[in-house]
Amino acid sequence: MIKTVPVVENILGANDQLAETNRRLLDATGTFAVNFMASPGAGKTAVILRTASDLKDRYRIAGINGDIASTIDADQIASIGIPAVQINTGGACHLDGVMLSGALPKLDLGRIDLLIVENVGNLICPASFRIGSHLDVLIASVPEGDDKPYKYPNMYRGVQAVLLNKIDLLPYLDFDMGYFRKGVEALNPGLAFFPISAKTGEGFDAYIRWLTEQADSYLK
Ligand SMILES: Nc1nc2c(ncn2[C@@H]2O[C@H](COP(=O)(O)OP(=O)(O)O)[C@@H](O)[C@H]2O)c(=O)[nH]1
Ligand SMILES: [Mg+2]
Ligand SMILES: [Zn+2]
Repeated sequence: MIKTVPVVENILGANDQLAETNRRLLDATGTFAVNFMASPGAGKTAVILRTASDLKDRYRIAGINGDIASTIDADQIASIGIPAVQINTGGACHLDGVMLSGALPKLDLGRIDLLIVENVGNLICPASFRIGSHLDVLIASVPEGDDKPYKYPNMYRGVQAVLLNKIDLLPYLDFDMGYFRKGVEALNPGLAFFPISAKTGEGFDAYIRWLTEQADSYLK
């Protein structure tokens, strides 16, 4: 008889428990947490900076940034007056429940309404590791190409919205919007979808309205 060792299931099960603990802590302090996931360079930090600037008079905001190394992203968030914690994963290619549970106590959560988490740049495993966020958002970007929903389906299945960033570059690249949307729709029918440019601000009105609705219905 062959014995199987369910390693992956056990790791994910333990992670889910920690994610649940994180969620309870956030709920106890009334902090709405949004987890932004994307490939490296899709514009997570740029989108977060503009989001935080647009919303900083409405909510008390903090940021948590995940990267393998450096404090470049947290420094940028802090530079606009938002408290930020950098998680250095030291090699791990995603954030998980343990890492977030280590970062949360570094923030004064009782004074934070909106917590914006930037996951590690990766289109594969962040989808498998819940961290306890209330909202999970995928940022795709025009230069990555229109076929990514077909190639990285798991990332598109578990999220509540897709932002398509860098639409200012559409005139210069062959990006078939219909093909991209069809791929997303097949994986996650009816998913909220916002074409945006963090550079020009185009499309931010609709996306920010949606995000505000989500946060307000939680915070009310
Ligand atoms: N043209 C254009 N460039 C962008 C946009 N958003 C981000 N970028 C650029 O893309 C690069 C990566 O952005 P960054 O926010 O660091 O991506 P991250 O690695 O996902 O956090 C930087 O050079 C940004 O200036 C956009 O909407 N349009
Ligand atoms: Mg970044
Ligand atoms: Zn990973």
